[in-house]
Amino acid sequence: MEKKVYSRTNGLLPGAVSGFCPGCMHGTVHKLIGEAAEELGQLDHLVRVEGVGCCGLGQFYVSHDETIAAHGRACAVATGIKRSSPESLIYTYQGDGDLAAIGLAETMSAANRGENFTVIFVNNGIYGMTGGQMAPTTLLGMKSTTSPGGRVAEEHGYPMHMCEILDTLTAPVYLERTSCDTPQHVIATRNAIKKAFKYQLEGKGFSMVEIVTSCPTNWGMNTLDSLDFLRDKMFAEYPLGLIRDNG
Ligand SMILES: Cc1ncc(C[n+]2csc(CCOP(=O)(O)OP(=O)(O)O)c2C)c(N)n1
Repeated sequence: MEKKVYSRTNGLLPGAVSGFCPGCMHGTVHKLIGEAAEELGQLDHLVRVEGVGCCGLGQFYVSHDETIAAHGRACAVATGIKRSSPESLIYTYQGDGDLAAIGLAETMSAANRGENFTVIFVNNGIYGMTGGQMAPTTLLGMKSTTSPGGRVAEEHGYPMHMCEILDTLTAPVYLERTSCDTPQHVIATRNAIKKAFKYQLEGKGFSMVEIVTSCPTNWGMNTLDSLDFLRDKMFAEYPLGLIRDNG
């Protein structure tokens, strides 16, 4: 007898084909969000607030309710939606430019208030959609279109560690950093998203899953080299693992 072992999540539109670049991990993360919400039986309540950038392209692939916030303002918009519609399962989906640069104040304030929603933070170390400008998370020495000689601490400051920064606040309930470069890390990411959603359903407050990913197009690398860079350089600056679990 045939046994079904896998099916596409209903959290994605049927037949939608991802337009993300080869080697980009946004598509995988979208799938995992759908799977986590589906496993919790919450797809009907799932609402996405997406940032501006490649992170905003998910609007073409997800089957649940969603809105796009002005650049950086996703946590403010999510606050309004969650407070007015507490039965919804809300997540923001943001890149590092969106969350850690233009949206830093909104991120910090929502986390500090312990707003009861989930942040999915895709950290690829660069502004993706606009062509590879330096982000707060760009590594020292890393070339970008606005730091063509490589990021220099004296001129551009140091890489910002958003999980650790939010860990200085009292309110956040759950902070974890994961990736999607191996099957094990993909499973860890799905489990982290599911845990964050579960805590939200239990009313426990603010959570963030930071997913450290590659951007071969704007890193100027092929997909295999970008995986080496991710593991050797990005994970060294942004160690994967649990930062806080107060659930
Ligand atoms: C107020 C405002 N400023 C600037 C822009 C231009 N802009 C669009 S996407 C983007 C960068 C997005 O980078 P990131 O948040 O890292 O997301 P990614 O594309 O890497 O997913 C910028 C600066 C904008 N849309 N709105």
